[in-house]
Amino acid sequence: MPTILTSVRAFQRLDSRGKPTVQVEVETKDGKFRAIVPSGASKGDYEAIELRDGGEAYGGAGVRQAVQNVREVIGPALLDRRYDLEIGLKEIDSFMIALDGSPDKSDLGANAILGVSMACARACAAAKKIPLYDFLAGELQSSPHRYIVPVPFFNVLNGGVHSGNTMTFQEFMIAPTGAASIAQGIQWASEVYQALKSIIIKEFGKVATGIGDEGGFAPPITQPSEALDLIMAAVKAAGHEGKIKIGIDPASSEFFDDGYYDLGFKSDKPKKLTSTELADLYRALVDKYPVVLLEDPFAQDDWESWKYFHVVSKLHNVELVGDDLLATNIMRIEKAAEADACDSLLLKVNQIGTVSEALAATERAYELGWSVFVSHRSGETTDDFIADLAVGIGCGHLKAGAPCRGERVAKYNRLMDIEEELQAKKIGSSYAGKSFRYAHSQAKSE
Ligand code: 2PG
Ligand code: MG
Repeated sequence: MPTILTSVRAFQRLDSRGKPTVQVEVETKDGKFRAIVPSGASKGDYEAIELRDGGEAYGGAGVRQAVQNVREVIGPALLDRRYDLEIGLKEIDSFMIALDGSPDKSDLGANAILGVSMACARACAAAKKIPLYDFLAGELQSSPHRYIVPVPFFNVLNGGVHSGNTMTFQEFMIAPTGAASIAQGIQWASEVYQALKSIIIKEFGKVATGIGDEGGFAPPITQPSEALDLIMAAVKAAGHEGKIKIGIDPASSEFFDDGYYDLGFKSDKPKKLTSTELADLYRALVDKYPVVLLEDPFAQDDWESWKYFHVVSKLHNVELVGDDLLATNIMRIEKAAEADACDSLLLKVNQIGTVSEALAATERAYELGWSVFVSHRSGETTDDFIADLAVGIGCGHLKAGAPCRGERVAKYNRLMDIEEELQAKKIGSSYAGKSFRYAHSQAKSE
């Protein structure tokens, strides 16, 4: 007997910024399966479109139309098609893409379509009686040969459009690559986070311990070197020197204007840098601090700078990740591959709008010899889907914010659950650790 959808429901709920988002609940004979959609603040121009209602309610950010599209269009159409969930998700996602018909999902809304796609992925896993991460691994043609638990990159200092301080760069992340397990990595990160809080109190007073959208602190600092010095001091105070690496996401599309990068965009004093000057700044940071990953160092259409800097990043062995540049979109990935602009895909399911397309983007990145870095959004929910996604695709690393705030720790807690589940079942798994970048290709070639 096939497993079919018996109901598809949708609701308007809130995300971690208190803004409306779409929650979907699908039902099969196995039970009810729910998903809640995240939303970005530093959104790229090439992302699929999330529908917002406009008007007065919620300052125009309501998602009633997207909810209605699930209830009245997508849901009834899917129930009609009677897809067998044991066969998988691809047919369902392709059907929704065709039903929408637009190139960027602006007709039904990427937020409507993605909610259904994620909830259906959970229903598919249940139909096959396997965990979600196993199901997602099975949907990927090049699924790894063993389970890899990713290295979490914790965004402990928030800047850019995610905080109210004058820090230009958006994210400063710590990555416990020297840990032996994710449980140990999370413990170390939490210890560094608490040490960082004490240092911030000492330097700036208790008033400076407020946090940004992703749970990291947002003290009154402006220079990237100030942020990195605080982090290095915290790593040392927590006793984890040498075992923790750094990732930076400047989210530079946010401060690129008219050919210049304005490092003063959050203050009233402009500080305009050419792309060459900005590249020099990155080079100095990479030389001085243990930086292993740099995301969106240049704006989404500043191809020449990306191309130039990719040569530099390779020499320094720094992973160069495309977020706004690629928008989890295969067409952008092809363009970047042709230009040799980067070597890593930031994977955000809501940038493209279905789980299957996110998996296809992953597949393409792997074929190109790139790495894949799974990511949350700054507007998140307690949905922990991306934890299973990162294990399923075996990509070796993910970012889900600081070890603080419910919607961030939901992902880290789920990863510890998965690690323990695999241990309990005596299934071989390994924490990606120092090989986080190429964990997938290593596991594949074993
Ligand atoms: C990013 C993300 C997530 P946002 O730029 O990588 O950290 O931010 O969701 O606001 O786009
Ligand atoms: Mg980014």
